[in-house]
Amino acid sequence: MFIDEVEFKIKGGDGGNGVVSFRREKYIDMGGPDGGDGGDGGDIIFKVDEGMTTLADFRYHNRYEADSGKHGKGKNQHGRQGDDLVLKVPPGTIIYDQEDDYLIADLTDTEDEVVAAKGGSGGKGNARFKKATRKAPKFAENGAKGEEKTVRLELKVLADVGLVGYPNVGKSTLISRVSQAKPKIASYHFTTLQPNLGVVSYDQYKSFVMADIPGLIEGAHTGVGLGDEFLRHLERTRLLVHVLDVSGLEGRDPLDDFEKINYELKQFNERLAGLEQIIVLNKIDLPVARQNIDRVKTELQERGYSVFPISAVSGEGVQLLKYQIGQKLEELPEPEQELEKEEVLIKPDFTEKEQMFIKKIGPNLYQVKGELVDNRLEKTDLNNDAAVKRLIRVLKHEGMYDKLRDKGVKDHDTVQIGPLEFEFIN
Ligand SMILES: Nc1nc2c(ncn2[C@@H]2O[C@H](COP(=O)(O)OP(=O)(O)OP(=O)(O)O)[C@@H](O)[C@H]2O)c(=O)[nH]1
Ligand SMILES: [Mg+2]
Repeated sequence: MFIDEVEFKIKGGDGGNGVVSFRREKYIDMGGPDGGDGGDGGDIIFKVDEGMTTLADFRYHNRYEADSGKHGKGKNQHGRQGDDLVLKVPPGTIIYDQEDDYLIADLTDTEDEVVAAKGGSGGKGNARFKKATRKAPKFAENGAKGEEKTVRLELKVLADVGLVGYPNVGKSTLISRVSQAKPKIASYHFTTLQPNLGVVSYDQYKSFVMADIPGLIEGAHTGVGLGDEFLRHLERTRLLVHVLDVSGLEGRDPLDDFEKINYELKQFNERLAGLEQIIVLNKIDLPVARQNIDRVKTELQERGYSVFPISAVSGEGVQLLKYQIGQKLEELPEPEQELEKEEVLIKPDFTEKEQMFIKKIGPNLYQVKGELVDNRLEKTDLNNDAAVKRLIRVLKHEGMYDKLRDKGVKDHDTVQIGPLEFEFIN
């Protein structure tokens, strides 16, 4: 079970201003006040949409504002009200006020809706302020500002399909192609550090939820790479999409990858290993892929798998794949609905450019720096030994030791990574 979580600002529309105006007619110098009122600003409303299954649509907006009311005009013309902004959310969405930390609404039923930020009321025009003793009011009210707050939305999501495969084979690229998900994509290993969810529409009104998790490598079940703990999030899925880089560009054979990942799945647990798999041969746009496609496809088909050669980058084959996954899911039994004890929080991955470099800052003293390193550090609980060990492991896998050696580091030299220090032993 995943917890999809998003946070953003909302603001009701501002009320329009009332206006100061006086009637002007032929032969009448100054008529009575006729300034109209401003219109009310629109509200921000959250409303349940049964067709939605994740909060992915909200991931990449950080602010929503409803329409403002129009200002009043002369001749007692009132400004138009601002339209409400209705934000659709899946059933089961819980909305919190993030700053004041209270529950705004728990939208479970199909008809549920809530006004989460009210629009400001329109200001009164000067016509409203006329009295026996004040025939010509020269003032009007301004509209009130719309209510503004930061909200946090939470939703528990069950994924139907899980993407598995080596790092860098194109899992995140694939999910970004078939859904609104915008995970970080880069040409190094372990780009994905936390799961991404995407809703994939495959037929007019049909969709499924896909989960992209960090890559696995040989030995993942003993903790190599990022380990295999992420697999636990796929335990409730009904189907695995096993992604292979058929170009073999990184010097591994796709069939070898296939065996190794399946071995890791088995070590994790039999249930996961027993899930049906659809095989994706990715990166067929690369000319070197040609030497492998037929061989790998035939071999896997002979073993009874459905195999889909695609290019997640060019989009070739992706449409058919989507459709076939959808079809397969329709055949498979519905998931069990019991609640998971362990849940994982989904937040967008970073998308900035990253790198790693080594700086020699003294005799026998080196610093590992760069955006990639900062990013990894930020996500590591430095008070937790296991987390620190994992950080070192990940950085090592990303070439930290090679870079250190290139810079001339020797055994027993000191290496600093942010606030961490360790003794280099080759
Ligand atoms: N030529 C080509 N490159 C691809 C294709 N799909 C992905 N890539 C590239 O492969 C690299 C890795 O892609 P990702 O989607 O980040 O791979 P991943 O499997 O999610 O990797 P991890 O998150 O590290 O496990 C990126 O540079 C992508 O642009 C493809 O179909 N063709
Ligand atoms: Mg990825």
